[in-house]
Amino acid sequence: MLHKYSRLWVAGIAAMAAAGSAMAGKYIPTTDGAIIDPAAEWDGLWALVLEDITVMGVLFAIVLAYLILKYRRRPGAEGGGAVKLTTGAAIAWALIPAFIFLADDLFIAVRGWEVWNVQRTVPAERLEIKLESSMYNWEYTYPNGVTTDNELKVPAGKPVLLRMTSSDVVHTHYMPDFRIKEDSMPGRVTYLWFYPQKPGKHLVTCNEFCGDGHSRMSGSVVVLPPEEYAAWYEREGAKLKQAAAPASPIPSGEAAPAAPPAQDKSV
Ligand SMILES: [Cu+2]
Repeated sequence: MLHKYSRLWVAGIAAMAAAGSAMAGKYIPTTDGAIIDPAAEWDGLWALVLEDITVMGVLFAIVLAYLILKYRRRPGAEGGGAVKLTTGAAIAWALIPAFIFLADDLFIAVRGWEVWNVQRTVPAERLEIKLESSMYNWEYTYPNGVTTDNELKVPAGKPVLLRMTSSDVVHTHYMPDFRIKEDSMPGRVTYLWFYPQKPGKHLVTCNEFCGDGHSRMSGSVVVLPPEEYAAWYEREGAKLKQAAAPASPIPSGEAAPAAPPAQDKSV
């Protein structure tokens, strides 16, 4: 029996795949170098899912209401009876709604896959910051060596990549406003990126139960205007350099100690 309809199944699945990918193709992000914000993409996908289930729900409710009315109990026909359907009609009633649902699911899945790829593909032009998480602290290290605890400062208008690890247990760096979270774990480097575009302050919180202080493990992302960020970055970098400088610098006029002779590398 099944083999008789196998061609129908194959045709249905092919049509569903074609419809799903053709519809999803419309949403493929442009690759003209513009940075795509994954947060906006996720919001778009969420809106699409809501629209989608609304249309589907209304459509099926209409069919259901029609059938309920049409086959309601009437005087003289109290017992009811099975409606006679031809084999073709019975199959069509089973398969057409199933294909509509599956094509729609496939469309949403393809769209989700596209957004996922946007989220995992980091723009080349970015700011890289290291993150080491520990119970119950987030420590960020900037390219010039400056570190901050529980406050991630970033400039507006530039994608930020976090390279993350953990010194103890698994934590999850969750930034709800940027629609992103990713685990940080000991012995492994994971990453996430986000695209802060406007100055402002946003929550960072741990999203993996990591111990009894888990609920206190929160901080913030502070997005600064680019000039303000640059000034902070320079100032903190200079402070760090100063702190690292030797306590008693060589007075001017006095010869610096001679460098040790270069080693003979030929042996
Ligand atoms: Cu944690």
